[in-house]
Amino acid sequence: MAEGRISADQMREYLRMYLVIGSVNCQEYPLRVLEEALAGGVTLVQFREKGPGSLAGEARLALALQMQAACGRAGVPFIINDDVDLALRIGADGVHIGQDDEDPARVRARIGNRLLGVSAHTAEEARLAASHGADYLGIGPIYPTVSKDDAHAVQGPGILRELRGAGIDLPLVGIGGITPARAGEVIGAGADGVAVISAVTGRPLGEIKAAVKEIIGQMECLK
Ligand code: 3NM
Repeated sequence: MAEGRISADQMREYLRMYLVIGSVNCQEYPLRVLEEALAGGVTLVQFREKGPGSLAGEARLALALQMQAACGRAGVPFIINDDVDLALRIGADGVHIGQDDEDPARVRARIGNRLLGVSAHTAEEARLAASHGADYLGIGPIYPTVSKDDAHAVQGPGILRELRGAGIDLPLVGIGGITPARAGEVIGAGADGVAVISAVTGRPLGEIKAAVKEIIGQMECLK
């Protein structure tokens, strides 16, 4: 592949309305949840099949492939949480890793120019991730979340201002407890986009597209 790493500007556009999704987050039919969300205008999708009741083995692979195909039809990049082997096996567009996962420099070496997102909680973690080849940083939890058992302490939107003030200019996405009503505050504090699980996947089928549009609408009010 002759193409190089993604530009920061393109990365910022992808981060705008970032959906994190796994079967345990959805009340039913995860693929339909995803398809509705894509129709609402999601700009990046992370497959995060984790936690009690999550799929394993062939079922996990099959769902990843179906979701990848749906994203392909919508022209939206599809990345994998914390599983470089799966990402490489299916030719995903990238990987997102936490601080306790594989080392970012090693992941970068394995995935070439694919997207690499890293969760960071402090300016030091942010700088280190940037120097190890992260294309963007996930910052959270901004607000209390019910979707991640081992989440760090709630940081508040101030963490985004703090990181920007410390000179971190990498694309940033806020995550954790973000609702339509809070999306504007997250962007106002310095994030390029919002990453959500429950504000979208927790809604019943038929309301998901509108939920995505509502979040996008709240961010556009700021322009
Ligand atoms: N990572 P919801 S918070 C996957 O702080 C994840 O890094 C977080 O789900 C972090 O939008 C989180 O339902 C869960 O709060 C986000």
